[in-house]
Amino acid sequence: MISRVLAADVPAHIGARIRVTGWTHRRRELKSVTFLVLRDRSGLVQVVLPQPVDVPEETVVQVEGVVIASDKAPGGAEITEPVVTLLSEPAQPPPFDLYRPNLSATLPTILDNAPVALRHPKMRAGFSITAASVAGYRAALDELGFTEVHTPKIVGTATESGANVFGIDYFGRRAYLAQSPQFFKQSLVGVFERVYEIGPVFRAEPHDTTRHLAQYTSLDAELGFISDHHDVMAVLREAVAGMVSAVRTRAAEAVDLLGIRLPEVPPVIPEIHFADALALVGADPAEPDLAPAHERALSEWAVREHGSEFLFVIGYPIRKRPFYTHPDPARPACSNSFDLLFRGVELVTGGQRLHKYSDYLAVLADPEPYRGYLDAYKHGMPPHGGFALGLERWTARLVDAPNIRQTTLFPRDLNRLSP
Ligand code: AMO
Repeated sequence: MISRVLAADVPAHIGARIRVTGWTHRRRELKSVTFLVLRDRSGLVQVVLPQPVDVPEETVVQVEGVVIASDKAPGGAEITEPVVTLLSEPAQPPPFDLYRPNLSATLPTILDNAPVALRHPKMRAGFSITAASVAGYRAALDELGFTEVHTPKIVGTATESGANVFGIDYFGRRAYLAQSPQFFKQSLVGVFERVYEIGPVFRAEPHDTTRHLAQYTSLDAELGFISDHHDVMAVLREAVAGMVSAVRTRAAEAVDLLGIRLPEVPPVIPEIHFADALALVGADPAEPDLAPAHERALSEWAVREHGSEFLFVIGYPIRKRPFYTHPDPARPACSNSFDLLFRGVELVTGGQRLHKYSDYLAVLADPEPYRGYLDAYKHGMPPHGGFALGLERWTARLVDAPNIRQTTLFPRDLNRLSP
């Protein structure tokens, strides 16, 4: 059998007899000819058939034929004299036309039909951007001497707060789905000094919002031997720059197709203290956190004032941060923590952590549930800190998707457990 040629490579084979395989993206019957547009992972190629054929859209086919140049065909070439073999026939047509430039269906319809909706070139493009981003994150942190780790997602203790955790039955014992690899990544600083993890985390989010999922992908990192949170912020800057650059190089076609404007990552991302941020947006100075509207206003300010689509907010009140957060030694009511805002939303949370055993005993009312975690600190831990970036939020902001579900393959939320 002649070897398979990808659709995008067909124009390089003019005059040759080749074999392509894929899905019929579109079938157009004219009086004397039928055009089949075939779709594979690389793109589209047109096949010209002398007579009508019964090949509905989304049929999986193999086509052997001769490549000729054609101005009117996508890519400037098409396949003639075809022998079409049906590899798999669809049981029913898709609920929307995949060949139209935009998928015209409501979000619930798209999500209900995700396995087929994801085949739309623009849907797929969004997820190639996600894949390129992950590759860029990995490359940037590998370059900085980080070790990739994989930690348990079934855990005995909640990390972020007890409230939004999913409980499960674990051989008759109470267990939880991990809300974050927080405790593990900190412990592993004691082993590798620098670690990162790319994996699922679970949040029992009772709110139906456009930026919260019950399961999302967390890009975590943790590093030892820092002076304070600014060292962590500098690493995060490199990770984000690596992500943008990988999207530019590895997902260039997707960027083009979606018309994406990639952000510039400034050499030093501007920062603002939480107290100043509240004042800037005219919020009550006693507010413990920033509201979504404040985050949007701060992002706009950063663009105006610093020409940056990224902004660090530092120094959040320590009482609103998790117990492992390190206070600001100069202002103990504030923390050495930060959020990174990007295009109006919180994309990353991070900070410096407590690293002394005695400090943990002082902040934990009942250390018992944390016994396994605290072992690391009994045996010497360096000053350290880290961060976590929400992957689906990142892509949503890059592609300007109003709802995080649009950049999640198979979203899990309050109402959705399938597909
Ligand atoms: P935090 O809980 O702020 O911090 O989460 C970090 C980042 O994860 C994303 N995110 C979400 N994305 C989708 N759906 C959700 N329900 C959701 N919740 C959070 C956001 C957020 O900025 N352990 C700390 C991180 C650290 O300090 O290292 C943590 O998990 O983009």
